[in-house]
Amino acid sequence: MATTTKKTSANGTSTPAPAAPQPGNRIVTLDEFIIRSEKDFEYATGELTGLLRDIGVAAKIINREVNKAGLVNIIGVADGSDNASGDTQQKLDVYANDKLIECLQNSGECCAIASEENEDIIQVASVNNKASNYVVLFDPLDGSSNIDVNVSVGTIFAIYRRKSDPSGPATREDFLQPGTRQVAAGYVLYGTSTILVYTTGHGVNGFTLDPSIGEFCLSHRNMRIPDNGQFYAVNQGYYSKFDLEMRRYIDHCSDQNYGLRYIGSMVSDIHRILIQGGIFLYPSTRKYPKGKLRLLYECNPLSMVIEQAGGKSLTTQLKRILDMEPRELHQRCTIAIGSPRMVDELNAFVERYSALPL
Ligand code: P6P
Repeated sequence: MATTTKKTSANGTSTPAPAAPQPGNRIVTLDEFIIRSEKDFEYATGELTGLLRDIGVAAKIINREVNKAGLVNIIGVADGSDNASGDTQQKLDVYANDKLIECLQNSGECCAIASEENEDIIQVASVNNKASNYVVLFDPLDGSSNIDVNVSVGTIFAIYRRKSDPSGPATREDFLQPGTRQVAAGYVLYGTSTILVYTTGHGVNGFTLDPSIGEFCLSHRNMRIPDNGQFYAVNQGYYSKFDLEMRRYIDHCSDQNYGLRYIGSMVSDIHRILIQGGIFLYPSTRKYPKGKLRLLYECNPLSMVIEQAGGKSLTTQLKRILDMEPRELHQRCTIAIGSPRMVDELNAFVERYSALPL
């Protein structure tokens, strides 16, 4: 049992001395945790370990720039360039994209990359003639339209084993795999603190960046989403454009006095829901009839994290997100993701009010 002694300051107030570190609360860095967990991983060859560490390094570099976005000339829209999705690129988007690609290319632990910011896949040259078995997808800076107003943004990533002949270049088919084939997925949230949350299919763990030592340290071990919640996250501005079943469910949330929390940055909304419980909805709208969010590098990785933490993730037509067979790299989908009891509740409303055959 830790013993603490009281120290009395000059003005007579006493403050307890910090408890001596206990085995249960010693610092575990991301690197140490990944290496220790390698034995859990079916293809433990060190490549996946290397990939996760590369992403951690890129996240530290991106974090440094995000944290001073207001001070240097990298906020505001990049010179008119649009990304593969047609969204106007923010300069920090471009910076984050470049750093993730650079870190992954330097290690050569993956054979190809797909990014929201790039129309096509990016081949990665092998390093030391070592063929790689993995491909990585990411949204380098999700929610980047919030940068100028100092609202949290995030990086989302997914890792798959390649399907194509390892002696040749990667192909689009290496990326067009259902979310159930992800070998790892996660996100980095650049918020009041910077946290990296990931899963390799053996539960979910969170690591908070300690800037004083430049390490991501285990802060949220074996994260579990609450079975139910009191918050719903949806862009209420589109309410009148939603299908009947979505409007009926949103009315139900309001009748239940659930809190509406919507940040406009998916990683932030999902992280809050992972910790506090709740449901996030992005249904079909006139502007985005198939939904706005991207299947491969937004919905699939976040769905793997939430399912691994005990939650559920469906399209608003009640298809499990992770089972969807992708057809295009930048394919969009609708999503309802969060606490299992709330997703089940939504499911009942869709079955009751949907005009379309499910
Ligand atoms: P809307 C950010 O642009 C993003 O891709 C997600 O991070 C966010 O949840 C969503 O779009 C917000 O979209 O249409 O509500 O502004």
